[in-house]
Amino acid sequence: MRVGTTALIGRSNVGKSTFLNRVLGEPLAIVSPKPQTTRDALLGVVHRPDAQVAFLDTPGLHRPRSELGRRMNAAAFDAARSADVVVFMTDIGRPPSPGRRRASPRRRTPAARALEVPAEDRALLELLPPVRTLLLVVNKVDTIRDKTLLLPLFETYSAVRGFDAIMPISAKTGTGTREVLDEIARRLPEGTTAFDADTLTNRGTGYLAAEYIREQILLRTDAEVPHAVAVTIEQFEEAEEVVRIAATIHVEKVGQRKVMVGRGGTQLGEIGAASRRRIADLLGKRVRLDLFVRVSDRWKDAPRRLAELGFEPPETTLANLIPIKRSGRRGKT
Ligand SMILES: Nc1nc2c(ncn2[C@@H]2O[C@H](COP(=O)(O)OP(=O)(O)O)[C@@H](O)[C@H]2O)c(=O)[nH]1
Ligand SMILES: [Mg+2]
Repeated sequence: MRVGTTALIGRSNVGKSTFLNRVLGEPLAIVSPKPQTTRDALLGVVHRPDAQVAFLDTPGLHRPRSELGRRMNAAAFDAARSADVVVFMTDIGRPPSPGRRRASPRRRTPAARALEVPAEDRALLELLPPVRTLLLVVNKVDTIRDKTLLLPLFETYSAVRGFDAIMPISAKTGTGTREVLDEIARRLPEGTTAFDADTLTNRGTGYLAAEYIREQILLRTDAEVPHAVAVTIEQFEEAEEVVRIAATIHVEKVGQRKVMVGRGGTQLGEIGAASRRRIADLLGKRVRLDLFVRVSDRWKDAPRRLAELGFEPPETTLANLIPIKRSGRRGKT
């Protein structure tokens, strides 16, 4: 039996959380097109007959601009240092989005961009401390037709840092993800299982509920609003068939509250309805959800406010992970 930890690190938005959900076979982690969707490390345990892989999905690495940003980077590097395998994930350049930057003369073709190592990746690979096993996983290959472009890209990455393996995938379609899991399993130490067969993650249902609310906000609001948001759970009462949840959405400015609530409360209503469905699916119970929006000025820069809002110092070693079980209704994959 191969047993160990694998840290998923890389820039924001390259698809780390999508990959985790894919290998778990469950939409555990929140995913959105907005950068910095994942704020703290999330454990997801993959169980196979031959291996148990504890994945740590980490916040995207980036140049920190706030206390929250610094904590997010620290969480990712901590995870990498203590992991048996590090997956450095990147993507092959943004898929051309119609209407955006089309007129820009500096706009390159997707093919040309696919050949480049982004400056941020280069910087991060140089900052990354020595790790036991380092895999380069190049995601979103579904967005290029000409796969021969990948080979020179792999070579360019190899010149920046030595990788134990380089693998192309599409976390979205599933192409290559099985091979990555096999490669990881092969490289884990032999051992006895660290988790029960039904352990899915270390996060409690309250944490996940707050995250699923934040996910809907990220998916439904634009501009600066998503990054000004924190969600706290005020009430979480689980009965036999129904769970009653009251949550507060914290924003930084009055204007952001207006956007969040929407005309006649429609926006907030939609956020509530969609996150309620997602939480109900996780818990396998009916959910009654009440949402409130509060203006909490500059919460991102105040360490005490961060602690109050649930951003704890990174907990990324296996020793202090508290496993939670898969809920009964959800089948194993
Ligand atoms: N086309 C394409 N999009 C992807 C793929 N994987 C992830 N995405 C999208 O990329 C965005 C960021 O994904 P996410 O998993 O949140 O990235 P993270 O910040 O690295 O965790 C989301 O809109 C995903 O749907 C992929 O393989 N192909
Ligand atoms: Mg993520």
